Amino acid sequence: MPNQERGRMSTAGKIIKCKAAVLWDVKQPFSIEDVEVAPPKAYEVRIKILATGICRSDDHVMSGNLIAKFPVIVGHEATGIIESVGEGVSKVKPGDKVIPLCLPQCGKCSSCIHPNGNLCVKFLLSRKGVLSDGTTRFTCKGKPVYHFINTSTFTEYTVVEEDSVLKIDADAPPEKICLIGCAFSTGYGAAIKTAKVTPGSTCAIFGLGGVGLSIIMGCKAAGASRIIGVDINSRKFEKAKAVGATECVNPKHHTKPISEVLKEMTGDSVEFTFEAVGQDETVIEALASCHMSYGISVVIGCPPPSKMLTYDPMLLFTGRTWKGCTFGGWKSKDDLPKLVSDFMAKKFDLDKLVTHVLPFNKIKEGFDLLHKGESIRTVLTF
Ligand code: CND
Ligand code: ZN
Ligand code: ZN
Repeated sequence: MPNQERGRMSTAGKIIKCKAAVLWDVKQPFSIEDVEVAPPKAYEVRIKILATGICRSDDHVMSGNLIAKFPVIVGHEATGIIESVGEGVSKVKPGDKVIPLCLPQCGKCSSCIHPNGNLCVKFLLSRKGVLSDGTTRFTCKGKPVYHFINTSTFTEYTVVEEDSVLKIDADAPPEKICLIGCAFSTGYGAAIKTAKVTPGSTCAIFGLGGVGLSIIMGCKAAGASRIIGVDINSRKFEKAKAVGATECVNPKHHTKPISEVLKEMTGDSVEFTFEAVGQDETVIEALASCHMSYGISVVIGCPPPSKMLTYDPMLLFTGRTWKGCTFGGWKSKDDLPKLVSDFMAKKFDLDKLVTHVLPFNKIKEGFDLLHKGESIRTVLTF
């Protein structure tokens, strides 16, 4: 029996003790802890994480902008290897390389059944921080530690449901393909699938992080001729241009609202706008920035909790379309295999999105880079 096979069998069915980055409470730093990861129950799989990206949504949990149950293990953009599987699991087996899916596809709920739906009911259930049976597989210092959006990847091992895992090619590079688990799919899908950007169109993208740059890649692939990046951090412009932005604007360098600036720059012809920041003001500015009659504006940034927006309904009355999407609008299990195979066939590359690769124990450094606005994506490796 090969060593690798024997190693897997030696842990199957047993509790695994490993390192994980635990958030004990809101606004507290990550604490690298020894945690216990229980074996997968029926229709669940246990995954050894190989690489995981740092997304702003993880930071939103830490800052309290995204509600989660504490203590929690966040992280949702990863590549891993199946270590063991629970009873009834048929689609993956130990040794398979996988991407955990923050957006599951149960195949049975109203969103999964409808051709245009993608927000599976299992995603909403995951807000409670537990798996389908109502319990968690993580324990630390004798206390349960909660799951985060069906993934929890800032740990050496995690447990997810079979509906929340996608098998990928064995030779896919873990520290790149993990971005298909969030940033790339979210942004690229917002442009291609949700907005349905058209050839020759003009697009504006608010927020040039990993998600915003992936939107730019989608706009470019769809044949947009002008792609305008908008960010208050001008250091993001070079990266945005490297993936396809034709020009960039810093709202801090203008006294007028950015919607006015964009109108002047384009002769009032921005067809598609995207909000990839997660702030009220930019959501409204992005809406106002698209053409009053035929413009389409897509909300992708994660809005602050329990906040209501005030906007002039005339913005919509004139004909604009206002949309939002999670995970780009893709049905995760149906649509991601094509993104994976296109990546493997080198139809797009993810190199420019990954600005930093750090060992897992430097997770705090990774978040510092995000806070300082220096990184696009930092990928942690194990
Ligand atoms: P990241 O923080 O890397 O990028 C956000 C960018 O916005 C940064 O470059 C900021 O400088 C910029 N910014 C901040 N304020 C402004 C402003 N007023 N005007 C213009 N630009 C500004 O974040 P990310 O790319 O990882 O994620 C972006 C958002 O998308 C964030 O809110 C995240 O939670 C959300 C998201 C949504 C989904 C989904 O499925 N809809 C999936 N993942 C992430
Ligand atoms: Zn479903
Ligand atoms: Zn994310």
